[in-house]
Amino acid sequence: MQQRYDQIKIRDLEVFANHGVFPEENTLGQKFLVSATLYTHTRTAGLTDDLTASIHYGEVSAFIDRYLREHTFRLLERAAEALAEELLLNTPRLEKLRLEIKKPWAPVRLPLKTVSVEIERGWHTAYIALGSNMGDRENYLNTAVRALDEIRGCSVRRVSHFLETPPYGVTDQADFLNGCLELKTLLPPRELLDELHRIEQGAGRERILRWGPRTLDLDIIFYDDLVWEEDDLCIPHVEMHKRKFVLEPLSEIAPYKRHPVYGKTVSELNLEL
Ligand code: A4P
Ligand code: MG
Repeated sequence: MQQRYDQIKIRDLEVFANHGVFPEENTLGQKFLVSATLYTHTRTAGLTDDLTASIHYGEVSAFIDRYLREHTFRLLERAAEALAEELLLNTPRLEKLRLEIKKPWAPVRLPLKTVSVEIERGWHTAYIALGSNMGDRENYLNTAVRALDEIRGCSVRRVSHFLETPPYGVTDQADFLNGCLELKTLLPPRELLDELHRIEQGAGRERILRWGPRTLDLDIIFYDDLVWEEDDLCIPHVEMHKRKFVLEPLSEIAPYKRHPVYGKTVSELNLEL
């Protein structure tokens, strides 16, 4: 069973700001109403009565007010996206956020109570497999770990040891150095994949032969408990349960992580192989 989050709610915080598609809106300004549900764990604060163990809703309200007044966006979508990201990056213990921005005076020349945009954003946990069998393999892997950690909204939590493995699939090539890492990320799966491809390209990766030699290969193994199947992106990685070079390092950092389709833990899958 997954532990459920507790919620701290801010409802209809009034902010006078300048967001809108019309130039008049950007100069005259208007009223916005912001509601936020902050998903966190309040148990410790609930037992100790200690504010530092929770999220200070006064500080979050002040942050929202300041951020929306100091920036100008055309779209409510953009205002909500940018504000949600800032809140998640800057608020310790905030795991997930539901944010609604209402515009009661939207200039549509029709009577309406409010228009609004509501989004839900949060931190996710992804496991990434790293591999290299050309050039300075260790340097390629270490550079990839650093590059992932430097992406805005990504932070590398754990890195396995790197281990030397014989080539799988196309066996007529040099040995690999393989590892796995745990990533905390705000990026949705496809944006994460784009970042992996960018880092692979930065390492001079050329796609000549499937399963062929490479300076750097980065694969998404798990993304939370997501099951996703499209032509160019499958999560969990379709071959991971057959690969010692993935399961061995992964069982070092996530032995009890359960495969969302096969229902077995990483360490069970590793032992069975
Ligand atoms: N793709 C789909 N799902 C994913 C995912 N979960 N994560 C797509 C990452 N990419 C995913 O990959 C082809 C396409 O798969 C990507 O463009 C992406 O859209 P690629 O990296 O261009 O080509 P590839 O790596 O040659 O093919 P593939 O099937 O990804 O190979 P693998 O699975 O990466 O295997 N032996 C050892 N010992 N160690 C290794 O690391 N690696 C491989 C390559 C073969 N043998 C090995 C090792
Ligand atoms: Mg690959």
